[in-house]
Amino acid sequence: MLTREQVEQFNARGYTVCPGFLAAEQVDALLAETARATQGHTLAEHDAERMEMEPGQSPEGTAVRRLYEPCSYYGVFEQLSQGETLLDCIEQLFGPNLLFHYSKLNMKPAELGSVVEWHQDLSYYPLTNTDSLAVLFYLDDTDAENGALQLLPGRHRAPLLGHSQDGFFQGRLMEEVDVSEAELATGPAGTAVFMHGMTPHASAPNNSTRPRRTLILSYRAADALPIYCGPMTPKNETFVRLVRGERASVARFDRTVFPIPQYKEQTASLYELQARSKQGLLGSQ
Ligand SMILES: O=C(O)CCC(=O)C(=O)O
Repeated sequence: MLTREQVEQFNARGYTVCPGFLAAEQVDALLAETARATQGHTLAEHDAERMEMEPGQSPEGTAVRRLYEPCSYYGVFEQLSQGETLLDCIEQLFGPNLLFHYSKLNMKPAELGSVVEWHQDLSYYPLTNTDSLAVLFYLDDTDAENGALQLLPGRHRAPLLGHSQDGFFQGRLMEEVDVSEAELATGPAGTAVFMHGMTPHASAPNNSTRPRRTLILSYRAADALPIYCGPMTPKNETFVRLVRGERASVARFDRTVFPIPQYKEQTASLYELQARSKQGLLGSQ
């Protein structure tokens, strides 16, 4: 369970950090399965349905950028996503009826790991209400050097910040924000960060000699239903499942308006979208 202080922190600041959430044996089991899942894949030849590779390496390079949907494809991850301990914590934040939304494992390999630009998760997939979160599990000791998560506290109740330009979704903050207020979520392997879906966050490239593998599981209240924004909406809903309580019989709304992401093109992931945006490829021309 989360402590009362952690629940208050999440509600007031939009995130809370829980060191020691996973035992060392759990972390080892997740890393062993990750090694099995990624073994033998190279930039030139890999299963693009299951993973994305770091672009800045030779064709024979084996550095994986992201493993897609581990909690739907691999048993040990699936068990974690349905575990009572974790769901009890999320119930403390969003009540008894909960959907699993998606998962991913950001590998941020040593010396290659990509930047994640500032963004708010709900900019990608608007829901009828904002009771949505990500739990980020650090699978390595994580600090400023290997690209720990940075967060802007206390912004999750405010209107969504701008993520579009020329009418097209850029997948990153396009509005000026004072990132000097950012806080760094550091912690040893096994730390969990509970982060609200409206909390702006980012992480630096990994220029260190240590990996920063982070498993990310997203959940939401069962009455937070997707707002249809085009073909990305069903794609984003592919792995949704009820993990606790009952399905909703009504959709609950907590905002009168919410920005809709107009995708210029389909992209494989946040990394690709943000990189194309930085290159100026997602404008009106
Ligand atoms: O890996 C990170 O540092 C942040 C990940 C993230 O924000 C995302 O994948 O949406």
